[in-house]
Amino acid sequence: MKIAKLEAIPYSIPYRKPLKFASGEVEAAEHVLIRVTTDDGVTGIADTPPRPYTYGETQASIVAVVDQIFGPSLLGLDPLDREKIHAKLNRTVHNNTAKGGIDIAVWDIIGQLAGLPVSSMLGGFTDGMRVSHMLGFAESQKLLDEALRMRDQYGIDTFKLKVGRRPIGLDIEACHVLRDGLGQETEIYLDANRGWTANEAMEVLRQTDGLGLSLLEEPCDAKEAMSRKRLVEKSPIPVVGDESVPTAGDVSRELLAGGCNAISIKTARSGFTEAQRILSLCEGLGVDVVIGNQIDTQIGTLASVTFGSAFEATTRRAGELSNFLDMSDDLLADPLLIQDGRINAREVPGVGAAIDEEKLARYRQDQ
Ligand code: MUC
Ligand code: MG
Repeated sequence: MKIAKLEAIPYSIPYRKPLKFASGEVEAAEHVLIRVTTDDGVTGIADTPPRPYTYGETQASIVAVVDQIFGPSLLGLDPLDREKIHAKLNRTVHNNTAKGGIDIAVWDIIGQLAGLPVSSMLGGFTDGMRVSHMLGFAESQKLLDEALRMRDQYGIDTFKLKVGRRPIGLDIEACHVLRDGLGQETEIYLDANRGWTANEAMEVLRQTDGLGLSLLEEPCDAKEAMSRKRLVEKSPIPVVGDESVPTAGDVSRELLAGGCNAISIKTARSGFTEAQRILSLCEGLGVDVVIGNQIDTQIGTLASVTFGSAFEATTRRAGELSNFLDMSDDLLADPLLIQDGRINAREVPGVGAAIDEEKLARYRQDQ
Protein backbone atom coordinates (compact mmCIF):
# COMPACT_ATOMS: atom_id res chain seq x y z
CA MET A 1 0.00 0.00 0.00
CA LYS A 2 1.38 3.38 -1.03
CA ILE A 3 0.47 7.04 -0.75
CA ALA A 4 -0.57 7.88 -4.32
CA LYS A 5 -1.92 11.43 -4.05
CA LEU A 6 -1.71 14.41 -1.67
CA GLU A 7 -4.18 17.24 -2.28
CA ALA A 8 -4.28 20.66 -0.62
CA ILE A 9 -7.60 22.28 -1.53
CA PRO A 10 -8.12 25.93 -0.51
CA TYR A 11 -11.68 26.91 0.33
CA SER A 12 -13.52 29.75 2.01
CA ILE A 13 -16.66 29.64 4.16
CA PRO A 14 -17.82 32.88 5.84
CA TYR A 15 -18.40 33.14 9.56
CA ARG A 16 -21.85 34.31 10.65
CA LYS A 17 -20.20 35.90 13.67
CA PRO A 18 -16.51 36.81 13.33
CA LEU A 19 -14.19 35.99 16.25
CA LYS A 20 -11.92 38.78 17.48
CA PHE A 21 -8.99 38.24 19.81
CA ALA A 22 -5.74 39.98 20.76
CA SER A 23 -3.61 38.57 17.94
CA GLY A 24 -6.16 38.66 15.11
CA GLU A 25 -9.68 38.27 13.77
CA VAL A 26 -11.41 35.59 11.72
CA GLU A 27 -14.26 36.56 9.37
CA ALA A 28 -14.13 33.58 7.03
CA ALA A 29 -12.71 30.09 7.35
CA GLU A 30 -10.12 30.42 4.60
CA HIS A 31 -8.73 26.98 5.21
CA VAL A 32 -7.10 24.18 3.24
CA LEU A 33 -8.60 20.72 3.05
CA ILE A 34 -5.94 17.99 3.06
CA ARG A 35 -6.76 14.79 1.22
CA VAL A 36 -4.31 11.88 1.14
CA THR A 37 -5.22 8.97 -1.13
CA THR A 38 -3.56 5.55 -1.37
CA ASP A 39 -3.07 3.45 -4.48
CA ASP A 40 -5.92 1.24 -3.17
CA GLY A 41 -8.25 4.25 -3.17
CA VAL A 42 -8.43 4.81 0.62
CA THR A 43 -8.73 8.54 1.41
CA GLY A 44 -7.74 10.32 4.62
CA ILE A 45 -9.13 13.78 5.38
CA ALA A 46 -8.01 16.69 7.57
CA ASP A 47 -8.64 20.42 7.80
CA THR A 48 -5.88 23.02 8.13
CA PRO A 49 -6.66 26.50 9.49
CA PRO A 50 -3.87 28.94 8.53
CA ARG A 51 -3.11 31.43 11.30
CA PRO A 52 -0.49 33.89 9.97
CA TYR A 53 -0.44 35.84 13.24
CA THR A 54 0.28 32.67 15.18
CA TYR A 55 2.55 30.42 13.09
CA GLY A 56 3.23 32.45 9.95
CA GLU A 57 1.31 30.04 7.69
CA THR A 58 -1.18 31.32 5.12
CA GLN A 59 -3.68 29.51 2.92
CA ALA A 60 -1.30 29.96 -0.03
CA SER A 61 1.73 28.79 1.95
CA ILE A 62 -0.03 25.59 3.06
CA VAL A 63 -1.04 24.81 -0.53
CA ALA A 64 2.51 25.57 -1.72
CA VAL A 65 4.33 23.49 0.90
CA VAL A 66 2.04 20.51 0.30
CA ASP A 67 2.17 20.77 -3.51
CA GLN A 68 5.87 21.54 -3.82
CA ILE A 69 7.57 19.82 -0.88
CA PHE A 70 5.45 17.42 1.22
CA GLY A 71 3.52 15.87 -1.68
CA PRO A 72 6.54 14.89 -3.79
CA SER A 73 8.48 13.62 -0.75
CA LEU A 74 5.65 11.42 0.62
CA LEU A 75 4.43 9.83 -2.62
CA GLY A 76 5.17 6.12 -2.63
CA LEU A 77 5.53 5.80 1.16
CA ASP A 78 3.42 3.25 3.06
CA PRO A 79 0.88 5.18 5.19
CA LEU A 80 1.59 2.75 8.07
CA ASP A 81 5.20 4.01 8.25
CA ARG A 82 4.42 7.17 10.20
CA GLU A 83 7.96 7.60 11.48
CA LYS A 84 9.28 7.65 7.92
CA ILE A 85 6.58 10.13 6.97
CA HIS A 86 7.52 12.39 9.89
CA ALA A 87 11.22 12.13 9.11
CA LYS A 88 10.42 13.50 5.62
CA LEU A 89 8.07 16.21 6.93
CA ASN A 90 10.60 17.33 9.53
CA ARG A 91 13.21 18.08 6.90
CA THR A 92 11.18 21.28 6.47
CA VAL A 93 11.04 23.53 9.54
CA HIS A 94 7.81 25.09 10.89
CA ASN A 95 4.67 24.68 8.69
CA ASN A 96 3.09 23.03 11.74
CA THR A 97 -0.49 23.15 10.53
CA ALA A 98 0.33 21.62 7.13
CA LYS A 99 2.27 18.84 8.87
CA GLY A 100 -0.49 18.35 11.46
CA GLY A 101 -3.13 18.00 8.73
CA ILE A 102 -1.11 15.41 6.82
CA ASP A 103 -0.56 13.43 10.02
CA ILE A 104 -4.29 13.39 10.81
CA ALA A 105 -5.17 12.34 7.25
CA VAL A 106 -2.61 9.50 7.48
CA TRP A 107 -4.11 8.34 10.81
CA ASP A 108 -7.55 8.47 9.14
CA ILE A 109 -6.24 6.09 6.45
CA ILE A 110 -4.68 3.77 9.06
CA GLY A 111 -7.97 3.61 10.99
CA GLN A 112 -9.89 2.77 7.83
CA LEU A 113 -7.35 0.07 6.90
CA ALA A 114 -7.62 -1.44 10.39
CA GLY A 115 -11.40 -1.09 10.41
CA LEU A 116 -11.12 0.75 13.76
CA PRO A 117 -12.04 4.21 15.07
CA VAL A 118 -8.85 6.28 15.43
CA SER A 119 -9.98 7.34 18.91
CA SER A 120 -9.89 3.69 20.00
CA MET A 121 -6.51 3.16 18.33
CA LEU A 122 -5.03 6.21 20.10
CA GLY A 123 -6.24 5.25 23.56
CA GLY A 124 -9.96 4.59 23.67
CA PHE A 125 -10.50 6.20 27.07
CA THR A 126 -14.06 7.40 26.54
CA ASP A 127 -16.64 8.27 23.89
CA GLY A 128 -16.46 12.08 23.91
CA MET A 129 -15.58 15.31 25.69
CA ARG A 130 -17.20 18.11 27.62
CA VAL A 131 -17.20 21.32 25.59
CA SER A 132 -15.69 24.67 26.52
CA HIS A 133 -16.92 27.69 24.54
CA MET A 134 -14.64 30.55 23.48
CA LEU A 135 -15.92 34.11 23.95
CA GLY A 136 -14.26 36.63 21.57
CA PHE A 137 -13.86 40.36 22.18
CA ALA A 138 -17.20 42.06 22.85
CA GLU A 139 -18.83 44.38 25.30
CA SER A 140 -19.33 42.69 28.72
CA GLN A 141 -23.13 42.35 28.64
CA LYS A 142 -22.97 40.78 25.15
CA LEU A 143 -20.39 38.27 26.41
CA LEU A 144 -22.68 37.30 29.27
CA ASP A 145 -25.69 37.00 26.93
CA GLU A 146 -23.68 34.70 24.65
CA ALA A 147 -22.51 32.54 27.55
CA LEU A 148 -26.06 32.21 28.92
CA ARG A 149 -27.34 31.29 25.45
CA MET A 150 -24.63 28.62 25.09
CA ARG A 151 -25.57 27.23 28.46
CA ASP A 152 -29.31 27.15 27.65
CA GLN A 153 -29.00 25.88 24.10
CA TYR A 154 -26.10 23.43 24.35
CA GLY A 155 -25.59 22.76 28.06
CA ILE A 156 -22.07 24.25 27.91
CA ASP A 157 -20.84 25.50 31.29
CA THR A 158 -17.13 26.18 30.72
CA PHE A 159 -16.01 29.40 29.04
CA LYS A 160 -12.69 30.70 27.76
CA LEU A 161 -12.74 34.49 27.63
CA LYS A 162 -10.51 36.16 25.07
CA VAL A 163 -8.61 38.96 26.82
CA GLY A 164 -5.42 40.92 26.18
CA ARG A 165 -7.15 44.24 25.46
CA ARG A 166 -5.89 47.65 26.51
CA PRO A 167 -6.80 49.28 28.79
CA ILE A 168 -6.86 46.13 30.92
CA GLY A 169 -9.97 47.44 32.69
CA LEU A 170 -12.13 46.25 29.75
CA ASP A 171 -11.19 42.65 30.42
CA ILE A 172 -11.29 42.95 34.19
CA GLU A 173 -14.86 44.27 33.94
CA ALA A 174 -15.81 41.39 31.60
CA CYS A 175 -14.46 38.85 34.14
CA HIS A 176 -16.59 40.39 36.92
CA VAL A 177 -19.73 40.57 34.75
CA LEU A 178 -19.34 36.94 33.65
CA ARG A 179 -18.75 35.66 37.16
CA ASP A 180 -21.72 37.64 38.56
CA GLY A 181 -24.01 36.50 35.76
CA LEU A 182 -22.93 32.87 35.51
CA GLY A 183 -22.57 32.03 39.19
CA GLN A 184 -19.77 30.33 41.11
CA GLU A 185 -20.03 26.85 39.57
CA THR A 186 -19.22 27.84 35.97
CA GLU A 187 -15.59 27.45 34.92
CA ILE A 188 -14.14 30.64 33.43
CA TYR A 189 -10.57 31.00 32.17
CA LEU A 190 -8.65 33.58 30.16
CA ASP A 191 -6.61 33.64 26.95
CA ALA A 192 -4.71 36.87 26.17
CA ASN A 193 -3.04 35.68 22.93
CA ARG A 194 0.10 37.63 23.96
CA GLY A 195 -1.88 40.89 24.12
CA TRP A 196 -0.42 42.10 27.40
CA THR A 197 2.97 42.42 28.99
CA ALA A 198 3.64 40.01 31.85
CA ASN A 199 3.26 42.88 34.29
CA GLU A 200 -0.14 43.86 32.86
CA ALA A 201 -1.20 40.23 33.24
CA MET A 202 -0.04 40.30 36.85
CA GLU A 203 -2.21 43.36 37.47
CA VAL A 204 -5.22 41.62 35.89
CA LEU A 205 -4.68 38.62 38.18
CA ARG A 206 -4.57 40.99 41.17
CA GLN A 207 -7.80 42.73 40.16
CA THR A 208 -9.66 39.48 39.41
CA ASP A 209 -8.47 37.72 42.56
CA GLY A 210 -11.40 35.97 44.23
CA LEU A 211 -13.35 35.41 40.99
CA GLY A 212 -12.22 31.79 40.78
CA LEU A 213 -10.71 32.01 37.30
CA SER A 214 -9.06 28.68 36.51
CA LEU A 215 -6.35 29.30 33.89
CA LEU A 216 -4.44 32.12 32.19
CA GLU A 217 -3.32 31.30 28.61
CA GLU A 218 -0.50 33.05 26.69
CA PRO A 219 -0.65 36.23 28.84
CA CYS A 220 2.29 37.80 26.96
CA ASP A 221 4.85 36.85 24.37
CA ALA A 222 6.88 33.86 25.56
CA LYS A 223 9.98 35.75 24.39
CA GLU A 224 9.53 38.04 27.41
CA ALA A 225 11.29 35.22 29.21
CA MET A 226 12.29 36.91 32.44
CA SER A 227 9.07 38.72 33.26
CA ARG A 228 6.94 35.79 32.11
CA LYS A 229 8.88 33.45 34.41
CA ARG A 230 8.20 35.81 37.28
CA LEU A 231 4.50 35.87 36.37
CA VAL A 232 4.33 32.06 36.27
CA GLU A 233 6.04 31.84 39.67
CA LYS A 234 3.66 34.34 41.26
CA SER A 235 0.40 33.38 39.53
CA PRO A 236 -2.11 31.59 41.77
CA ILE A 237 -3.51 29.79 38.70
CA PRO A 238 -1.74 27.75 35.98
CA VAL A 239 -0.30 29.74 33.07
CA VAL A 240 -1.02 27.86 29.83
CA GLY A 241 1.31 27.81 26.83
CA ASP A 242 -0.60 27.72 23.54
CA GLU A 243 0.91 29.29 20.40
CA SER A 244 4.36 29.12 22.04
CA VAL A 245 4.24 25.30 22.16
CA PRO A 246 3.23 23.61 18.85
CA THR A 247 5.79 20.78 19.22
CA ALA A 248 7.05 18.58 22.07
CA GLY A 249 10.41 20.40 21.81
CA ASP A 250 8.70 23.75 22.30
CA VAL A 251 6.82 22.33 25.28
CA SER A 252 10.09 21.16 26.91
CA ARG A 253 11.71 24.53 26.28
CA GLU A 254 8.85 26.55 27.76
CA LEU A 255 8.35 24.28 30.77
CA LEU A 256 12.07 24.19 31.53
CA ALA A 257 12.32 27.97 31.12
CA GLY A 258 9.40 28.46 33.50
CA GLY A 259 7.41 30.25 30.79
CA CYS A 260 4.26 28.21 31.51
CA ASN A 261 3.10 25.36 33.72
CA ALA A 262 0.15 23.99 31.70
CA ILE A 263 -0.14 23.18 28.00
CA SER A 264 -2.82 23.64 25.34
CA ILE A 265 -2.79 20.73 22.89
CA LYS A 266 -4.18 21.53 19.44
CA THR A 267 -4.39 18.73 16.90
CA ALA A 268 -4.64 21.33 14.11
CA ARG A 269 -1.00 22.32 14.59
CA SER A 270 0.38 19.12 16.15
CA GLY A 271 -1.53 16.35 14.37
CA PHE A 272 -2.18 13.23 16.43
CA THR A 273 1.41 11.99 16.49
CA GLU A 274 3.09 15.13 17.87
CA ALA A 275 0.06 15.77 20.14
CA GLN A 276 0.60 12.32 21.64
CA ARG A 277 4.28 13.13 22.28
CA ILE A 278 3.26 16.40 23.94
CA LEU A 279 0.66 14.64 26.07
CA SER A 280 3.10 11.95 27.22
CA LEU A 281 5.66 14.60 28.11
CA CYS A 282 3.08 16.54 30.14
CA GLU A 283 1.78 13.43 31.89
CA GLY A 284 5.30 12.39 32.78
CA LEU A 285 6.01 15.77 34.28
CA GLY A 286 2.63 16.16 35.98
CA VAL A 287 1.62 19.15 33.85
CA ASP A 288 -2.07 19.91 33.15
CA VAL A 289 -3.28 19.94 29.55
CA VAL A 290 -6.29 21.44 27.81
CA ILE A 291 -7.54 20.53 24.33
CA GLY A 292 -7.50 23.86 22.50
CA ASN A 293 -9.19 25.13 19.35
CA GLN A 294 -7.42 26.80 16.43
CA ILE A 295 -10.78 28.21 15.35
CA ASP A 296 -11.56 24.88 13.79
CA THR A 297 -14.28 23.79 11.41
CA GLN A 298 -16.35 20.70 12.17
CA ILE A 299 -13.67 18.58 10.47
CA GLY A 300 -10.98 20.08 12.72
CA THR A 301 -13.21 19.79 15.78
CA LEU A 302 -13.86 16.13 15.05
CA ALA A 303 -10.07 15.62 14.98
CA SER A 304 -9.74 17.37 18.36
CA VAL A 305 -12.46 15.26 19.99
CA THR A 306 -11.05 12.08 18.39
CA PHE A 307 -7.74 12.79 20.12
CA GLY A 308 -9.13 14.35 23.29
CA SER A 309 -11.54 11.53 24.14
CA ALA A 310 -8.82 8.91 23.66
CA PHE A 311 -6.93 9.77 26.88
CA GLU A 312 -7.83 10.23 30.53
CA ALA A 313 -5.64 13.33 30.99
CA THR A 314 -7.22 15.21 28.07
CA THR A 315 -10.75 14.62 29.35
CA ARG A 316 -10.17 16.08 32.82
CA ARG A 317 -10.92 19.52 31.45
CA ALA A 318 -13.55 20.52 28.89
CA GLY A 319 -12.10 20.77 25.36
CA GLU A 320 -12.51 23.90 23.23
CA LEU A 321 -14.82 22.43 20.62
CA SER A 322 -17.53 24.94 19.75
CA ASN A 323 -16.03 27.58 17.41
CA PHE A 324 -17.67 25.89 14.40
CA LEU A 325 -21.07 27.04 15.68
CA ASP A 326 -20.31 30.53 14.36
CA MET A 327 -19.68 29.37 10.77
CA SER A 328 -22.33 29.83 8.09
CA ASP A 329 -21.70 26.33 6.70
CA ASP A 330 -19.22 23.44 6.85
CA LEU A 331 -17.80 20.68 4.63
CA LEU A 332 -18.53 17.80 7.02
CA ALA A 333 -21.30 15.65 5.49
CA ASP A 334 -22.73 14.44 8.80
CA PRO A 335 -22.80 17.50 11.13
CA LEU A 336 -21.32 17.46 14.64
CA LEU A 337 -23.76 17.80 17.51
CA ILE A 338 -23.25 19.37 20.92
CA GLN A 339 -25.70 17.80 23.38
CA ASP A 340 -25.73 18.22 27.16
CA GLY A 341 -22.48 20.14 26.81
CA ARG A 342 -20.66 17.24 25.11
CA ILE A 343 -19.43 16.13 21.67
CA ASN A 344 -18.75 12.51 20.81
CA ALA A 345 -15.98 11.01 18.71
CA ARG A 346 -17.20 8.78 15.88
CA GLU A 347 -17.38 5.02 16.20
CA VAL A 348 -16.55 4.36 12.56
CA PRO A 349 -13.29 3.22 10.97
CA GLY A 350 -10.88 6.17 10.76
CA VAL A 351 -11.74 9.64 12.04
CA GLY A 352 -15.13 9.71 10.33
CA ALA A 353 -14.79 13.08 8.56
CA ALA A 354 -16.68 12.30 5.33
CA ILE A 355 -16.92 15.39 3.13
CA ASP A 356 -20.01 16.80 1.44
CA GLU A 357 -18.60 16.86 -2.11
CA GLU A 358 -21.22 19.28 -3.37
CA LYS A 359 -20.29 21.81 -0.68
CA LEU A 360 -16.60 21.33 -1.39
CA ALA A 361 -17.28 22.11 -5.06
CA ARG A 362 -19.18 25.25 -4.00
CA TYR A 363 -16.59 26.63 -1.55
CA ARG A 364 -13.28 25.55 -3.06
CA GLN A 365 -11.21 28.40 -4.53
CA ASP A 366 -8.91 26.55 -6.90
CA GLN A 367 -11.35 25.73 -9.71
C1 MUC B 1 -6.59 30.35 20.90
O1 MUC B 1 -6.68 29.54 21.81
O2 MUC B 1 -5.65 31.11 20.92
C2 MUC B 1 -6.79 32.11 18.16
C3 MUC B 1 -5.80 32.00 17.24
C4 MUC B 1 -5.47 30.66 17.10
O3 MUC B 1 -4.61 30.13 16.40
O4 MUC B 1 -6.24 29.92 17.95
C5 MUC B 1 -7.22 30.76 18.51
C6 MUC B 1 -7.66 30.40 19.84
MG1 MG C 1 -4.90 30.38 22.92
